[in-house]
Amino acid sequence: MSFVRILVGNVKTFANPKFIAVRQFASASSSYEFIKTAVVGEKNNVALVTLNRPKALNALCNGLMTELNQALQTFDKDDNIAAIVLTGSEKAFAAGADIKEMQNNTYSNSIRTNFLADWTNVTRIQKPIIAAVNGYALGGGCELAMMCDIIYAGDKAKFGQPEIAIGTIPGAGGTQRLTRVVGKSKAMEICLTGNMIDATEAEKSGLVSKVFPADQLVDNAVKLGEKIGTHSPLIVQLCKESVNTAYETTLQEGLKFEKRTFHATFSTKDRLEGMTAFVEKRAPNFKSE
Ligand code: DAK
Repeated sequence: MSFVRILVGNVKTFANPKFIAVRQFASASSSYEFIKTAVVGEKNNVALVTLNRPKALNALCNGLMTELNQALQTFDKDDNIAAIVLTGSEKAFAAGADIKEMQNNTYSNSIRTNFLADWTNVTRIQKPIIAAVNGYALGGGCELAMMCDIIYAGDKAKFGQPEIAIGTIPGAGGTQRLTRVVGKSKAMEICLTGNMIDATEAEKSGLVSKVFPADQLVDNAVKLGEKIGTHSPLIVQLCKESVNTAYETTLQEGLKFEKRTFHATFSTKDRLEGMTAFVEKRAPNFKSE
């Protein structure tokens, strides 16, 4: 059924409203200049953040990154939110960091200001973030998608690290996260040529977990967020942390961390509830305790 339910605030246009139940617009969200935010899904428990700088193909200027970090942190603290979907437009998820802002930057200024350091904040969000990528995800756009936990792509999506063509190299994970995901040969090819790969190739190489027709992408990303939202938020958080550990340590250390985290779930009420519900053949009622 197609419906839009508004409980608080004004609707701004975003994505395809087919599936969407809108719970609220935080007062801060209405003052955002470069992004739009909404709370969507049948249970109003998925945050939808839409990059909204269409004339610049969502180039990730400082203002946009500040707003994005603010919105992500706000949703991360909101107990009603189970997952966050991050998307752009059909033409561009994001065409990279803002080249016009970077053009006259200098080395000394980069050092002094720790240039673009706040990008890493995205990786400190504890809730799952699903990138729903339509169109271009280039340079910092591709890197931003890779900072998310799951990437879904529209069938016209294009991924690339074209920094080499403008005299620099990727600076937010393009040589590191991409290499861990797609392997050395493909990462080298992407970074050294600046060529783009399409959604099919991105899926084949593991960069993207699923591809959808462009107009169904956001709906499917929200459905994924809703599915994650049926589980204990506490355990989801631990699980995200454990998968991320695989990227940051050795296999032995990672396995140790996973085992200890698994043991730790036995100190939670949600673990007992989950297993009891299974045995009693009923749905679990998780309390995040
Ligand atoms: N920055 C600024 N403006 C951009 C932009 C960008 N990255 N990409 C596109 N635009 C602007 C264009 O300048 C144009 O603006 P006007 O001229 O109309 O004012 C408008 O968007 C439309 O673009 P085009 O006219 O070029 O559109 P086309 O369809 O012809 O081409 C394109 C689309 C995506 C192929 C093309 O725009 C393009 O090649 N864009 C640049 C892609 C790129 O090189 N991206 C990498 C940028 S470097 C770090 C964090 C992040 C980064 C580094 C470090 N740390 C944490 C340390 C990231 C670096 C980068 O991303």
